[in-house]
This record gives sequence, structure tokens and C-alpha cells, in this order.
Amino acid sequence: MTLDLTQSLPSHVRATSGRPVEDSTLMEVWQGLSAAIVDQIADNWAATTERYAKGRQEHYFSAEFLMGRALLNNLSNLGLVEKAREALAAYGLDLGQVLEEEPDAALGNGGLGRLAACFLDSCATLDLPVRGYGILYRYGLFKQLFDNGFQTEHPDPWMEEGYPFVIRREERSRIVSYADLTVRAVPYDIAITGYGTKNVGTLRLWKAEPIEEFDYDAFNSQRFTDAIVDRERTMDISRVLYPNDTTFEGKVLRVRQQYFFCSASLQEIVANYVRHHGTDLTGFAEYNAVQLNDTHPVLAIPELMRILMDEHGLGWEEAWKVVSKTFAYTNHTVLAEALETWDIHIFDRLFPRIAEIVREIDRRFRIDMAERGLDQGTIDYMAPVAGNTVRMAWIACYASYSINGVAALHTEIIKRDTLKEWHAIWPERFNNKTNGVTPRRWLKQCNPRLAALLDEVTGSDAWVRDLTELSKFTEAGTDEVLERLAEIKHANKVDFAAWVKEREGVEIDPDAIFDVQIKRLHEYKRQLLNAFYVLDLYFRMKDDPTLDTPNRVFIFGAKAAPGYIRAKAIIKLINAIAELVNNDEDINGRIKVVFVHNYNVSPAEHIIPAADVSEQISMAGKEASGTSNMKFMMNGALTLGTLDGANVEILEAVGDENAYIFGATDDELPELRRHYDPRWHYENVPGLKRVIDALTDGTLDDSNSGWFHDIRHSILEGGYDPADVYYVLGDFAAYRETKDRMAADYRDQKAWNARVWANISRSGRFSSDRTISDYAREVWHIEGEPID
Ligand code: GPV
Repeated sequence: MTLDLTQSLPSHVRATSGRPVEDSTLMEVWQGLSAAIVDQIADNWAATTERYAKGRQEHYFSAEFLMGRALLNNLSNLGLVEKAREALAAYGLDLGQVLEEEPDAALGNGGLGRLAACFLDSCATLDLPVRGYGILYRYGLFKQLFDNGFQTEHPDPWMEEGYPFVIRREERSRIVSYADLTVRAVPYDIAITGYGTKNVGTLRLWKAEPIEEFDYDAFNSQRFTDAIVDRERTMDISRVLYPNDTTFEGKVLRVRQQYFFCSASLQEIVANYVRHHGTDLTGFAEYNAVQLNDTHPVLAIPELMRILMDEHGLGWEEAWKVVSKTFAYTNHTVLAEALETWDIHIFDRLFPRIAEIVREIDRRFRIDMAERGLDQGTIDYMAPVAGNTVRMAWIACYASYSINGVAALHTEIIKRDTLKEWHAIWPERFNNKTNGVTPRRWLKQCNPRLAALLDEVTGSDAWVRDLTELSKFTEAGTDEVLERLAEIKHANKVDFAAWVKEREGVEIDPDAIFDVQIKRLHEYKRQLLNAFYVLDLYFRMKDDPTLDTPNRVFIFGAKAAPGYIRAKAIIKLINAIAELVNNDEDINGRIKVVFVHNYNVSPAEHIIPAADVSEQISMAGKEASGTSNMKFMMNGALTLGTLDGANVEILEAVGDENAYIFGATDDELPELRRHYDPRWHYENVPGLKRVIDALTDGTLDDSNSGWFHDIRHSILEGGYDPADVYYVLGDFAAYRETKDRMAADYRDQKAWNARVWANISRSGRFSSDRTISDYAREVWHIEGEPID
């Protein structure tokens, strides 16, 4: 049964708005069209759910799913884009305009949350019995505005106008108990369509609600306000996504959130096991595996112990046997500030039984390690509980049958450094799963011009389901294809320039090099290094108006965690540089700086297809993988980067001549840092003194916040931390040389486009389909189960 949108669109719009299409708002049209899509997939969704419930399943637990927009993704997967366009055209409506009505589901901070979303897309496309579990945050990641160049944060009530893609499943509610509060977890399901398959997967997001709408006793006994307060305390649990990326914040509400979705999800998974396989829970792990997306869901480990022992009568050993065959743990960072540790008194207060189980895990761990002959110092270091501190990553390592990093270099670093003690005991648990991104959203949908060319060059759209197909065409970069690539990039840049003009009020030249850094604002990612280059280039142009370099547009997009002042200072700095450079008549538009506000999934879909240069310049050893690097590569931007995270593997795929790599390596840094004197670089490296002095000599204005002074101080003097922790000055000369060379190379368009083709055609291994196939085969032990 295929959908006749010409017929069903108007009826769904009327059902939504109560008015004919002609009198409905664009938002109502978006809702009606979205409802028509949900209608269309309902039967296949039910069939897929039923099929998966019987066999072995993988459950992807994540506190974040950064889904972005759903409508175009679903239309594209179902092959309905043109039909939707026609159905709307009958009313004089433009599909593009309707699509822009959709809010982003920003239930994640950055790479970790977006990775989870790409993974669900691949699981659906590969017909894998995988379901995502998380939290239905009422407020997603804050909306970012700039006020005089300063970031301000605003709430994002993304569902408030109605969101047809989530389906409330009242009847599947679960009870989650805390010592001080009992709440109802109500599941809201999102259908995950795949490309070229009828299977429809599920993302299940839990919302916290009061057990009963009101506590009537409290009402009737003059405790009206208590009843309201209790209700609010419950609703608090799923109210807001914590806006920290790779940093830990030990808030009680956060641990409540973590337990909330872990407990509700496990209750359901266990109930499903009982329904299909009976009440002997010792076989649980034969049918279920749980992937822990970093440590945020690690409370699932003691919670499954509790359910198995307290609700199903297993003994400790029996339960532990099940648990240690169920969980697999992905580590996403080596940054110390991200390692989650909780004060055990919080557990005592919220869930004493879980606290008791954690202490027992710790007690048995210590005995186990002593029997293996470990010395007391090592045991204390590795133990799940130290004094009053619970270490979530250590629990994950002890209980999981699989531990993986997210890029080859990252996995080497956790084996060698971060988790070396665990690796020494259980080397067989460790494996690498280099990240990937979905080529559906990040190529086919966001870059239709390039997608059409790929169809043409390869003779089919098989690449959409298997991106490695492109590698058969590495030699297909004929003069004609290279010229077409150039035309496509140019057309994308023209579109993007219009988008920027409208959204940010800045005029940019589509013939300039579009040089892009989009990611969360963090010192280790070194947006500051990029900003210093821009300022230095500006000064060089002022000195020498004849300086021979192509026009440049430097594009930034980044949110700073609201409490991360240094990151906010760097945003203000980039905005101040934009103000200086964009309005200087001597420069006359030869350099433009654009800070795209409120960077998110849907802005990324506009930016990436228009990029020439992909900035991936983290200090080596710090970026676990990076994933925008892969999206840029697929869209024909060349990487300007350090040997960090997945950049290493991108370089391996394309070869030295097709990427711009610079800077100190992870191996070199310890020795370099031993003798490192940022002051020496400040005094001696061409350009640096002038740039750093500009922070405080009146060239740039920080509105008396003192923030630019603080940046200078952190780079030159340090304080609590050593000076220039992230080696910005140390890598500056190499960065400048490489970026200058890259700009000069851009002039030879034919050679440049050959590199563009090399990148696109070799991007196959960075499809999340490859990543997910590897997880399915090596960790989850599941296979595709097509419903027909
Ligand atoms: I831990 N990452 C993230 O976005 N948020 C987190 O809380 C943690 C890690 C990121 C890493 O920083 C990236 O290098 C990586 O590509 C991404 O996770 C996905 O693995």
C-alpha cells in the first residue's frame, strides 16, 4: 500500500488544524504532512516490533539522541519526496518552506548524541533488531542567541506546538521508585525508518509523570500546595537536558534522570523476556544485550542486579553471571573532567538498594582482584567505590563483556593509558569501533546535487545503502566529473550565502574559500587557534594590501556550556574579530567571519555541503573521534587537521596528498610539553605577539568583561592550570604554514577538485552502516531480520 499524498495530505491537515489547507498555517501543514507519514508506516512499524520482540535484541541506552528534523528524513527513506512536493504544489506551497517549519529535536549536546541518532538510522536500514532508549526532555539543548557578541541561552520547548512523530504509549507505562518519590515512566515512541527497507525501528523516550494525576488525599487534607509541589518534582525529572558536553556535573537531578530511564527500560526488557522466554532469567543474556553510550546509563548495571535478585529470585552469583554477559560499554572521551563520579550518599538517599548493590559490587571486586594477586594500591585505584565516591566508568569496565573506543587512536589511548589496568586483566574485552555517520542525512538529503551526480557516475543509487560502492569509482574523476563537482560546490555556496545573509545578516562571496569549524566550543578543540590565524591574516593584509591570497570566509558554529566561562569568552572573541574584520574598508570583503548562531543539526545540513575546508584542529590525543570530519569528507571538503581521533583514519583513506595535516602528534606531545615555554613562542613565532597583544591593547573590545585578558593570561601565564594547556602557541606556526599553503593550492581548481573527488569516493568506511555492521557482528551478535 503506497500513500497517495495528494489525497491524504489535505485530510491530515484538516484533522490537525480544523481548517482547509488553504486556510492552515505552514506549521499546520507541516504537522498534517508529518501525520500522513506516521499513518503510512504504522503497519510496517507494528510488524517490525513484533518480529524483533521474539528474538535476540540489542538495546541502545543513551541519555542523548540528537535527532534533528524528521520529516525530510522519512520522506526520503520512503521515496516520497517528489510526491510530497507535488501534493503541496497543488496548494501553491513549497516543500522546502514547509520543511523549514520543523523544530530540531535537539535532545543531545553534540557528537555523542548525534552518533546515537546516526546509529539508529543504520540499524533500521540494516534491518537490525535494535531499539534506542532515552529520555523525552521537554526542553532540549538551549537556543543560543548573541547579545553584543555574548552568548545568551534560551529555553527550547521543542514539542510545545505539537510533534506528530512521537506516539505516547500510555499502556506501556512503568513505575520507577526512589526512596522519596514514586513516579510513572510513560514511553513515547519515535519510528525510525530505514532506506530501501520496510523495517521500521523504534526510539523509546521516557517521560516522568505523577502516578496519579493528583494526590487527592493531599487535596482533601488542606495540603493542596504539597500536592502541586510533588507533582512538579516528578515532572522535573524529564524536564531538561543538561547542557554539558564532555564535562561531569554532579547534580542530584541528573542522577535521578539516569536512574529513571535505565530502570524503566530494563523493566520493560525483562518483562518482554518473561513474556517470550519464561520466568527462568538465567537465559536473559542469550536474548538481550545492552550497549551503554558512555557512562551516563551505567546505573543500569546495579538496577539489573536488583531486578534479577529482588524481583526474580536469582542469587548474587547467578545474577552477576547474567549481568556480565549483558552489558557492553563505549568510552567516548579521555578527558578527566568527563569521568562521572557520584557521592554514594546521593545513592543512599535516592535508592538505598542500588547503593547497597554498588557497595557489594565493590566488596566482591576487591576480593576478586586480591585473589588475582593485584597489589593494594592498584586495587584501590580500580575499585568501584573509593571512600564515598562511586566511579561509574570503573563499574562499567568491571561488569561489561565488551569495552570499545570510537576511533583507532582513541582505542589505543584507552588501552595504553585511561583504562590500562583493566586492559592488563581483560585484554579480550577491548575492541575498536571507529565512528561513522549516516550517508542518508549527511549526503543524500542535505546535498541533493552531489547525490544526483553520484547516482550518475556510479549508475545507480546503491551507494546510499552501501557507501563503499564509491570506492570502485576512485578513478572516475574525469575532467568532466571534476568540473561538475566544482559547479555543484559553487551552487551550494550560493545557496548557503543566501541563507547566511537572511539568518545572520552578513554578505559573503561564493567565490571565496569557505573554511568551516562547527562543533561544541571547548578549549581542547582549539577554536582559539583558528581565531588567532584569522586575526593574524587580517594584520598581514593590513600591512601588505597586495598580499596574494584568495578571498576567505571563516565560518564558525558552536555552543558553550552555560557555566564554561572561558568557552564563552572565546565566542565573544570570535564575534569581536568578525566585527573588526567584516567592517574594515581596507579589507574590503577579502576576509569575512561568520559566527552562525544556534548551531544545531539543521544548520549543519546547510553548512556542510557548502564547505571547502573542514577544520579538525584539536590537540592530538584529546578528540576521541570527531564525526563532523566524516560529514565534511563525504561532501567534498578537505580536512585541515591534526593527527587526532578519526582524522588519522581519514588521512589513511585519502593519502597525504589529499589532506592538510599539521601539528604535534600524540606521541610527541609529552616530550614537547616538558620543555614548553609559550612565552618563547609569543616572542619568536612570526605573528603571535601582535595577535595576543590585540586581546588587551584596545584592538578588540570585550565590553569590560575582562574575558580577553583572561584568555591572554591562560595562554601566557596559566594559574591553577599550566600555561596554554592545549598547546595553541606550540602548534601555531605549523597551522599557519599549512593553512596558507592550502589557500594557495585552492587557486589550482583542477588539482583541488581532484582532491575533492578523492575524499568523496573514499569516504565509504565512514558510513555508520560500517560501524553498526561491526557492532552487530562482533559485539551484539545479531543479524538483519527483514520483515518481508
Ligand atoms: I563523554 N562526546 C560528546 O559529544 N559528549 C560527551 O559527553 C562525550 C563525548 C564526543 C567526543 O568528544 C567526540 O570525539 C566523539 O566523536 C563523539 O563523542 C562520538 O563518539
